[in-house]
Amino acid sequence: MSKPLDGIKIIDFTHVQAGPACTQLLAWFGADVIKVERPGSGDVTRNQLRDIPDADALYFTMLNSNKKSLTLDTKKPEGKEVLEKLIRESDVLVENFGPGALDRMGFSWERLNELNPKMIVASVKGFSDGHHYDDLKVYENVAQCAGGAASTTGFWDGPPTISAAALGDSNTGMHLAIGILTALIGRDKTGKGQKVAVSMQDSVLNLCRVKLRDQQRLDRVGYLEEYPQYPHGEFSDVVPRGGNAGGGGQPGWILKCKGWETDPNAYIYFTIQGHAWAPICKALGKPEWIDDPAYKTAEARQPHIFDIFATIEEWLADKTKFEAVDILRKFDIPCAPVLTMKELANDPSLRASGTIVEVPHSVRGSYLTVGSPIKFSDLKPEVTASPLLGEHTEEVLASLGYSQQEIFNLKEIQAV
Ligand code: CAO
Repeated sequence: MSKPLDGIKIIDFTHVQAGPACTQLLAWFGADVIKVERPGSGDVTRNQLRDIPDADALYFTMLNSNKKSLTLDTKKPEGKEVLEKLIRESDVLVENFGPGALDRMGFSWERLNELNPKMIVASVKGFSDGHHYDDLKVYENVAQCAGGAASTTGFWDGPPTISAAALGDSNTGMHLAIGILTALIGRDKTGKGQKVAVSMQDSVLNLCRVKLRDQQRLDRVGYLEEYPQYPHGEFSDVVPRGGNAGGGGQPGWILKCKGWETDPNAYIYFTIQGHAWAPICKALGKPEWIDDPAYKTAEARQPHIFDIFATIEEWLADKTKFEAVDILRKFDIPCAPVLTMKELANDPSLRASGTIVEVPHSVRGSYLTVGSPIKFSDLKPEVTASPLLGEHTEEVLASLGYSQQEIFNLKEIQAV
């Protein structure tokens, strides 16, 4: 079956997570993604946190499926020559090296544009060009701090907290993928490539949009009524950490279920939607709350919202998180069990939808990964194994017109 990005050739000059997450997504959708790696070592994640000696680590395999691997020392003249050939016939180059690395290699935007004016050059950096921190190297947690996520995550009496979700890495990669696809559509109209740049700080901040909303509300009125600090606590002049409070107009919290004393994940998230108050009262066996003036409106409930949550926890005390959700879903109450990675890995629905996939790998044996979270009516992305280091070097060089002897010579020059 043909795929939407068939025929789009991408030089994948990425490493670690932010860049590889972007190119992996494009590979799932049909792009021919050639990962250019340093001979001998390759992407650093091949070796990071290995669980099987001498086999590519899961960190690598889970971010580099459906790609080819070409080993090339792009600091040597022979390697640069190959890269130039590849650039001339590719549609996109994606990179996430430290600031200035591509320029130092001799492949500035101007040079790339000269080599192939139709090529889209896509970059991830920690901070945007011209930012006073644009010389910094950045990893996930650094970005979460710089993008406003850390100062607004966690509890008010604890330190700023990092989210487990890769807001700095994979999220930035997803932003970059949108930029690349936009530039490809733009190229269809203009015939010209362009530079697409996404910073990790900007991508985190984009997901923290509602916190900037809250800062402006706080500046104006001095309080935020949906935060646990309201009405009994204090607000400073910056958006506080709100624990597990619901971020929009409906209060919510993580509540204990049966077994919480021994199971750290025996919890559900419970949301109190204003218009669902009557069903909530019915579900909890508290019909008298429906018209009680102390409970009837969101404003009336807010001052004692934690007493309400405590009452809900009493109701939950003899129900597992799954039993509770099965009851509450019948009342249309937005809620979910707090699921562990083990539960998600074994979830039959996620297996059936292709969100959790098992991928055969020639060295590791099969491993689990997260497949495409984007579902299409006419495309079923199939996840194939990540490439071994240099697995496609000969194939790619041959496609560029190199003879067997030239390929042999190149390999000799690059041998480490
Ligand atoms: N052949 C020869 N040299 C190669 C090569 C190849 N195939 N591929 C890479 N290199 C060289 C680069 O030219 C560069 O050399 P110089 O620094 O001498 O110019 C070097 O390898 C890579 O440098 P780097 O700065 O990218 O690597 P690092 O490990 O020091 O930093 C990171 C890693 C992620 C902090 C940095 O790349 C970065 O800030 N990237 C941008 C932000 C980003 O994407 N971060 C998210 C990473 S996911 O958590």
